[in-house]
Amino acid sequence: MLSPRTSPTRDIVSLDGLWRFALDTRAGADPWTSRLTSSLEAPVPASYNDLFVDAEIRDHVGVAWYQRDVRVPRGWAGERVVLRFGSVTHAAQVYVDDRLVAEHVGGYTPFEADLTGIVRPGAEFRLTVGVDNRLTNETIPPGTVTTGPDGRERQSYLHDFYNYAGISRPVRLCSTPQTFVEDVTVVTGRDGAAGVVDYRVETGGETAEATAVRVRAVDEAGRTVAEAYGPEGTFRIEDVTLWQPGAAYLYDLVVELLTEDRAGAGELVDSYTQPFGVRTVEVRGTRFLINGEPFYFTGFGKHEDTPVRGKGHDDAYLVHDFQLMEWTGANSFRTSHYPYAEEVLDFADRHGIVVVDETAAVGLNLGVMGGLTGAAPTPTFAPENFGGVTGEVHAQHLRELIERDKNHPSVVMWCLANEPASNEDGAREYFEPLVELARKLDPTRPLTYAAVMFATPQNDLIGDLFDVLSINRYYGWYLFTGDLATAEQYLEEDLRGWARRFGKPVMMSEYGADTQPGLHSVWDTPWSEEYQSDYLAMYHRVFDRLPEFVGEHVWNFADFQTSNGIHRVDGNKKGVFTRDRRPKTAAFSLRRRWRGLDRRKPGLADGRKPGLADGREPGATTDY
Ligand code: BDP
Repeated sequence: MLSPRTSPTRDIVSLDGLWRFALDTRAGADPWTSRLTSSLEAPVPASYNDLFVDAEIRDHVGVAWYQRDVRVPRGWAGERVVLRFGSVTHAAQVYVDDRLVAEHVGGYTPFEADLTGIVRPGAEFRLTVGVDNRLTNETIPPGTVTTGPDGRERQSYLHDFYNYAGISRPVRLCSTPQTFVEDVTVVTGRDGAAGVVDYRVETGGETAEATAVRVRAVDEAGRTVAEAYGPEGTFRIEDVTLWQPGAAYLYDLVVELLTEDRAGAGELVDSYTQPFGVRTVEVRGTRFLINGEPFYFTGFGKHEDTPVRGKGHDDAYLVHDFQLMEWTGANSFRTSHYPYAEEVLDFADRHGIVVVDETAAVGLNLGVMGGLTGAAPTPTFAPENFGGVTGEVHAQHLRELIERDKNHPSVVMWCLANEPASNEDGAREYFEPLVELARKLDPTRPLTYAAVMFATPQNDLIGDLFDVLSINRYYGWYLFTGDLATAEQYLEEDLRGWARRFGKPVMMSEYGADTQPGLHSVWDTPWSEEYQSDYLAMYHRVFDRLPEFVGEHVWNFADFQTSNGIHRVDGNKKGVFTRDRRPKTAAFSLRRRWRGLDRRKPGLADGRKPGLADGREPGATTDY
C-alpha cells in the first residue's frame, strides 16, 4: 500500500489534532449516529491510556470511540477521496456519518476507506472511529480476555510491553484522480557500476486500460537519469550512487499515468513519486552482505514508547532517537515487536540506518507461562491455542507488512516472529507456510525469527527454514544472575551450537540487563549501571570469538512501559537510555565499542569481526 504523498495530481489534508473521545461503556448506543456527548478530547496520533487521570480509561478492555468533523476541500470535485489511517491499535471500525466505511484488524499497519461518492467536496461529515484493544487467540499479537470477580474484563497477554491502544499514527484525507497509481514495486540490482532497476506499476480506477505508464528516475540533484515506459520493466542507472549503510542515497521514481499510449505525448492523469535506493542484500555462507560487502549489525531492539503518548508516533522522538543511535554508533535496529510507523522507515531510508522489520507476532509461546522451566502448560500450537486460525491471521499481517515496506532500502530483512515456541511440536507446520509466503511476496530479502531462550541448538525445529539465526539470550540476567563468568561459558556454548548445527550467519537479537539509573556498585551487582556495562562487555567478548557472528542488537534502546501483570518496577529497565532518553553508563561503553570498530581493518574484508581502531580486540577492555 502506497504512502500518501502530494503530487501535481494529489492533495492531502491532515486530520491529526484533538478528537472527541469516549469509552464504549460511556458513549451510549450507536455513538457514530450523533455527536459524542463526552467532554473528553484525545490527541491523534497518540495512545489514549496515559492521557487521562482515570484508571477506568487506562485499564479499559474493549472499544473506545474517537470522533471529529471533517470538511472535504471544495476543490476536490471530480476527484477520488480516500481516508487513510497509519494505524489503529488493534482493530478499527470507521463510520462516515451513519455509514460503516471500513473495518481493519491489526494494530500496526495502515488501511484506507474509499469515500468517493460518500462525501461531497465542500461539505462536512462526521468521522467516528471505534478502536478495539482486545487481544485473543485470533489476534496477532495474541492474548486472553477474562472476567474478574468484580465483573470487569481483564486483558492478559504473552509479551511484557504495555498494551497501548488508540489512533497511534497520522490520519489523512487524500485526493487522487479517478484513474490512479495504485501500487509501485521497485527491486534493485547491480551490473558493474550500473544500477539495474525492475519496476512494476499497478493502476486502479475504471479507465485503467486507457492509460499509459511512464517512469523516470531522478537523482538527488534533480537530474533525470533513466526513463522507461509501460506498467513493468527494467531500466539502468549508469554510474549509480548506491544506498549504503551510513551513506544513504535516494532516487525518486516519478510514476506518471498518461492518457495515451504514445510515450510522452498524452496528458497527465496521475503522478506519484516513490523514493528508492539502489542496493543489494544477500546471505552467502555465514556472511550477511549489503552491496556485496560483509555487514555487521550494531544497534538495538527498540519500542515505540514514550511518556504520555504511549505508542503514538512523535516526530521529535523520532529525530532524537536517531540522533542517539548515531551517537552510540548504532548502524541498525529491529522494529521489535511490530511494524513501526512509516515515518520511521522513511527516516531510516534518508539517513542510512539499516532495519530488521518485524511482524507483530510476539507471544506465540505458552512456554513463557512456565517461567524459567519453559514448559508450556498446554501445547502452543494445539488447535485451541495457536494451531487454529492464528496462522492465517499471521499470514495476513505478513502480507500487509511486506506490501507496505517492500520499497524501503533500509529494510534488509524480515523478522517473522519474536520468540515463538520454535522448540515445540507444530512449530514447523506453523512456520513453513509463512516462510513460503514471505519468499513469494519478496524473494529478495533474507528471513529471520528471534529465538527464545527455551529454543536451543538441540531442540529448535525451524532454524533451517530461515536465512539468519537471530538469538535472544539473557545469561547473566534471568539465568546466572550476577555470575557473569558462568554466563559467559553457557552463552558461548549456546551460540557455537547454533552456528555448528545450521552453518548460517548468527546474530544476537536481544541481550540486556535491567538497570536502575543512578545505582552504582564496585561489585557485580545486578541493577547497577556497572553491571549492565560488564554484562554487555561479557557478551561482546563472546561475539568477537565467533567467526559466524554478524551482529549485535542490545535489548533495549530505552526503558519502556510494561503491563501491570509483569513483575517490574515502573517498566522494563533494560534501556541503555532511560525512558526520557538520558544515557546510562552502558551508552558510553557501547559508544566506545561501536564507534571504535575500524572498518578499514583487514579483518572486515573477509567478513570477520573487525578489531578496535587502536588495535585492541573489541570487548577485551573494561568498557566504562
Ligand atoms: C524477551 C522479549 C522482550 C522482553 C525481554 C525482557 O523478547 O520483549 O522485553 O525478554 O524480559 O524475552 O526484558
